[in-house]
Amino acid sequence: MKRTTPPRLSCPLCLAILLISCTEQDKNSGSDSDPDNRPPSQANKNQTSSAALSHSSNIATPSPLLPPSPAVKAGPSETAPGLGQEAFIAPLRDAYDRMDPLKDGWQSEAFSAAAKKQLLKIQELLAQGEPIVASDLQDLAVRDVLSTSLRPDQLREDFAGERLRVLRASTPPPARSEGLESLSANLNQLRQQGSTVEPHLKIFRVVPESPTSAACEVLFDLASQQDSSRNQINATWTCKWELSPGDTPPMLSSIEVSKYEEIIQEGESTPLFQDVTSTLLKDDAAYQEQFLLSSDHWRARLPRELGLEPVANHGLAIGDVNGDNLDDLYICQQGGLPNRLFLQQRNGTLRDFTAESGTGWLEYCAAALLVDLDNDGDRDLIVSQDFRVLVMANDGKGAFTLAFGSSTKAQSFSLAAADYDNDGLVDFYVCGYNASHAELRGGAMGEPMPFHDANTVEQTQIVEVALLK
Ligand SMILES: [Ca+2]
Ligand SMILES: [Ca+2]
Ligand SMILES: [Ca+2]
Repeated sequence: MKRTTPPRLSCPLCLAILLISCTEQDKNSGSDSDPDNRPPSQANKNQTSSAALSHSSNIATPSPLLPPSPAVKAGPSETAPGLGQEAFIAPLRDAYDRMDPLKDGWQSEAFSAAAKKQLLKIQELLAQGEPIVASDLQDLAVRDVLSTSLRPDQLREDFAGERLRVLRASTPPPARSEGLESLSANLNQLRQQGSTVEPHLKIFRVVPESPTSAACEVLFDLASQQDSSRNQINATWTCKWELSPGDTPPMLSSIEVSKYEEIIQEGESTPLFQDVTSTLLKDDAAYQEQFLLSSDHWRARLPRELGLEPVANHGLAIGDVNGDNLDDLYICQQGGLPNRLFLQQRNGTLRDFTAESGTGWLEYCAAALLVDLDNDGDRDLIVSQDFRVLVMANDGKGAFTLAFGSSTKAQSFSLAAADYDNDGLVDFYVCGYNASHAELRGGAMGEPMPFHDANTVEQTQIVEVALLK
């Protein structure tokens, strides 16, 4: 695909476009001559000193953590009969090889996957109706596991409103106690008699320690509901694990709470937020005939070439486009379905204003922003439209005309806007996804690759900066 020259501005919108590219080529640029920048799998092949192997390769992790790539077990040919080549093209092979973090050298990621499996067992135990007993934990934790109270006694009230109270831990974590009995008792503190509970656990940091131990930080939340109250616990746990080689899962050796917050809604059990979409849009034709129908419905009816995506990751924007001080709603839709602009009415319902606005394109659009780019008091519209970015000027009444359009090196996706350089003019930032054909490297398909240990990834490279005035 040939990159076209951006048309000149047809109205005095002043803006800056920062286009990023996340291609593998960018990530790897400059790293070939620097062994320290290679993923561990490559570095380890070429370096044998203990120092070179020390940073993450000594973690003993169970194997296999993930099923082997199907391609590993392929027969004489990886491709279907009749095709000229019997092996996957290099980019597909590359993608397969990156599916298993151990194979790719990211052992901390493999540990994280194994620890997550163990934590999910705790999640299931907390969600069950019965109290947790020590024998429930014998496959999860070592016998002399250390644990703190997971629901601290000393809580200070940080907020009290009409519907909510927020309590937070005010003292250091309580003393640790030893054994599976203590751990089960501490976990049972999180349960409430007569409540339905919904726990979630998520690892957000992994800390390799030694060949036989590793730690992780875990976000924990638990929502519980009774007839007349709701309660949510938000906490951070530090978990330490004993590691063994082979298929043995990591075993919890200590667990302690480092942050703790409890949000209490007393007197009523109704949620603070409720889905009112159908109330606001029930009489709207687009809502009934397009929004309520699934991607599968449209995939069976619209040509793929229109840009219909099964994952349907499309954005929306909110802002007052017609100056009545009521926020309006712009919705990006799949390729083949028109974007929609809805004006908020005084009673809160939404009226379809797409035709009048001139923004009901059928192309694939991933994201939109409503921001005032030219400081004339009305919200202008920026849209990520596949391999283009469109800037639409508002006439103040919600009708838009193209002020600026540019092709992009990658499929344009998420957008953000702010005055980046403090000149009083709002600038915007475009995130790229799949590279355009012109940017593909040796047939690379431009799909995102699984990438592990984000803290070691080189800083995303800004490949183009254009300031247009
Ligand atoms: Ca409005
Ligand atoms: Ca404007
Ligand atoms: Ca600016």
